[in-house]
Amino acid sequence: MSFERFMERGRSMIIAYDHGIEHGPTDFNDRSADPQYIMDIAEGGHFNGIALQKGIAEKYYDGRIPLILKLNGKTEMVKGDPISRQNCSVEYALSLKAKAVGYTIYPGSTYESLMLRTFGRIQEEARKYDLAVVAWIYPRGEAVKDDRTKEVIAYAARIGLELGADAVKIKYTGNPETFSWAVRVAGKAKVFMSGGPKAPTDEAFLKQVEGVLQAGGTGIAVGRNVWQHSEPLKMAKALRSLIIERRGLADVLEQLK
Ligand code: FBP
Repeated sequence: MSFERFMERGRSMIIAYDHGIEHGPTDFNDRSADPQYIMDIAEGGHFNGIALQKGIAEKYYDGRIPLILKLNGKTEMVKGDPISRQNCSVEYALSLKAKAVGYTIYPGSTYESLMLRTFGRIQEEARKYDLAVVAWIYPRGEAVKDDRTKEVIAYAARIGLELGADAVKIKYTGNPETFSWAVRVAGKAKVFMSGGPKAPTDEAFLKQVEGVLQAGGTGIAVGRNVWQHSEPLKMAKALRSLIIERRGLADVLEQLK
């Protein structure tokens, strides 16, 4: 199966850097504004994949890490129920040497049907080229009162399975007990935690990752908690120890000191 390229010993850690469109440069400092800085972290930190928009991939991607090319994106400037429309084709992703395509769906938005329809089409196109399909699934919009409950996150995970995603990137519910239901209903779709804003401490972030793994999740697909870190390679090493090498959290925290 095409997603195997992103897996290592049954787990995976992916670095995301599409924030320049989703949030704008407000997420960056002088170092992280440079896409080359993130490419070097991805390689030096031995990530299993990197998620980029096409403009960054065209100018900076050098093939060192398997690429997930995002096919849609939106800015934060427009308020109201979100819609993220396709801005890149599956064929173009292939020409940029992507090994997977990524697509964000906002279930609960008034516009969800448009995103579901487009996802259906790109999923079928991706299959023709043996490209894996990763779904960012973030329940959002007027109808979604709380986007982190057990049921809402599990719903997000299941939508990915139903639509034919190889992997789903979802928010963490906050504890392994509730997150394990999302993993359960995702079936054979791999479940990745989306990181969120940088956690106050390394321990707080690694505890979330530990919870995802305890729940049976495959790993993480995160950005800010890595490249906003003062020492990203140190954080990457800790993540590798926890996720891929399956070392205990106490051990990993000791190593981080
Ligand atoms: P983080 O780990 O930095 O949260 O990145 C994960 C991600 O899904 C990015 O790929 C994306 O740019 C961002 O979060 C979108 O975040 P949101 O829509 O929740 O503000």
